[in-house]
Amino acid sequence: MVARRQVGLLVLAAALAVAGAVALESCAGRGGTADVGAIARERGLTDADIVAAVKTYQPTGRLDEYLMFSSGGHGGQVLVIGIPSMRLLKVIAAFTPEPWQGYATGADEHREMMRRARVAGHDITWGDTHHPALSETDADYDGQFLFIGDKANPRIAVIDLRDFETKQLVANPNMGTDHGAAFVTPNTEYVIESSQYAVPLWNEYADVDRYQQEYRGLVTFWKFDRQRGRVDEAASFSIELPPYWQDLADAGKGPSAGWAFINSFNGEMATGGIESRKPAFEAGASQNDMDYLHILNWQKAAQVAATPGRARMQRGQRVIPLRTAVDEGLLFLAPEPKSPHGADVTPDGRRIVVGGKLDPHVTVYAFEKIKQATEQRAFTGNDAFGVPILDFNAVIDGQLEVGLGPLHTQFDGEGNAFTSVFLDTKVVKWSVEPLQVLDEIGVHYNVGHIAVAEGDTKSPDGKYLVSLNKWAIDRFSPVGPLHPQNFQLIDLTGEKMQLLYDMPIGVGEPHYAQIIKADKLNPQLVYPVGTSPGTMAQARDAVAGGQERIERRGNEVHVYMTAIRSHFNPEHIRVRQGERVVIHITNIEQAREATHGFAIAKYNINLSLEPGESQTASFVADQAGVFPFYCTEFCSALHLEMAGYLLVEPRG
Ligand code: K7E
Ligand code: CUA
Repeated sequence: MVARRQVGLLVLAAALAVAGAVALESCAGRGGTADVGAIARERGLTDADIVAAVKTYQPTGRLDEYLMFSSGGHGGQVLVIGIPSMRLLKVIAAFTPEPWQGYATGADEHREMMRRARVAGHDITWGDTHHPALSETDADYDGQFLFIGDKANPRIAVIDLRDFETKQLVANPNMGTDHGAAFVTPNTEYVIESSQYAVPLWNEYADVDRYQQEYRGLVTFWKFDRQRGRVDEAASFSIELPPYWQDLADAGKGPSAGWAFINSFNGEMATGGIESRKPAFEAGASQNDMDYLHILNWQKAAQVAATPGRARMQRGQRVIPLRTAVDEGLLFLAPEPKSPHGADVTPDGRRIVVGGKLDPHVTVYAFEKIKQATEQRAFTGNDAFGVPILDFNAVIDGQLEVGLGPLHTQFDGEGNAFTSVFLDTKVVKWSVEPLQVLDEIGVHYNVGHIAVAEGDTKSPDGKYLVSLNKWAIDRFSPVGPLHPQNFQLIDLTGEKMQLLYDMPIGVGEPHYAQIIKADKLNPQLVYPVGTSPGTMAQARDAVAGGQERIERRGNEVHVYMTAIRSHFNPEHIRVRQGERVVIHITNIEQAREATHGFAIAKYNINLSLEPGESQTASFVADQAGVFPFYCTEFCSALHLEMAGYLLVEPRG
């Protein structure tokens, strides 16, 4: 306490020195003062508050040290937040249309991307994002790509960090929902997606009465083509899993590279209750003391999948059947207590930490012991599907009691782990070797994931931890029955964890986030003129200044248009009712931030054209009339004049 007070006083002294120790009397006279101590007293701030403020405040123009990529939950987007300032820098549209960035609100490219990601014949216009994963090179974030899973539908989005835009949505044809997504292997060879709620795999339909026979879990290894910046669906493969409800996943690294670990709950294979008079899921899926950690050799599985006759094609995807996975030694189970949630591999790749929601311990598995047991075939038996089960006591390093409801674990670079504890609403710091609790801090309120700076790499920075809490309850001014979520920034540099900042999240419920050193990112600030962001290459229909024109081809009217401050060229588009209008529009600016929008009234179209960008929007002019189009970005003093008319002549 004394130490903290002294720090506070030191900071105060420093702040006063910066302010030149001049209490601006003229200011003070009008109600303002530059006397930091007086302001703090007036506002009732403690020394700790002042320290927290000084540790997070970024003067205007100063950039953040880290960027956090956070899931936007069932808002379907990705949030980009600066650390330590906790300023929201960007919302990256992923699964949900986002008009202000022209995402899926008119561009043909997005329409095609969304069309390919249709699920079960439905257009899906939202997503439930859970786990973002930065691309890795040698188990370290490389700042090139970001992947995120959509639990609901189940899909993966691929975001290119050259322009922070979504380039691909990949739908999984063989899952009901996912949850262990997205996680990457140490060189981003594969993006991992594992299922949550089991569904029939080999047949389209089977009643829940046939749960054990027909329902299955699944893990998909999406092959990532780094050169193209796309998932290669044809080169990807899946492994059939037992119908436990698979949960969080992580990829091994270092000594455990080539392996993946997936939690599960509902080892009971409960099928639900209420009208069936069987126990409801919450009870039925919580009866056993142990569930199963799935241990997968993906490196070997990739070879098996490539061997003719080993995988079966199911709905266009190569699936290794469970039987084959067992025979080839691709899949093992280790018991884990009890309804686990997080599975997290330590930075050195030697251990896997599992938090059991209904068990007050974290369980630490030793990969060396797992490997030995699989090689010596030291199994205690098989599950109902023939999958070998390892001896719990033979493969763990130990267990540590951390509190009620441990969920997710992160690491720093000094051998410490941090676990979120849901029911106790706290974060516990502990050392991996020896297993020992070091510190804990209360959070507000329901903590889910936590994220540490560079926390999933082989060399985490530590330094900052963000606690991603659900339901802020009383931390912010009430805004109706639905509370914002609360991101709490916690300082890890001292012996005791210290709360620095509360950030309300007024959109979807965040799940996981990753924090990367800002200087690893190097986004471009303008596109070369005529670039299609989809391919990052010259658009086929890009228009150079002076090449603007309107061409008629049968029933189609092609408009080759440019945008530059502060006009479109052409400003009049004349078509006949029923004609197809294809507008190819290029922002020919090369100045940073010279973005133009392109909205057409009553046709549900809004594009965002960043400097140099070229896009195409096509539609049938089915409504006769006069439709203004205009720029939706306030791009210049004469921005309101950046407009034109679409004239649709009635059919005669
Ligand atoms: Cu714990 Cu989907 Cu990772 Cu939510 S999950 S918190
Ligand atoms: Cu261009 Cu406003």
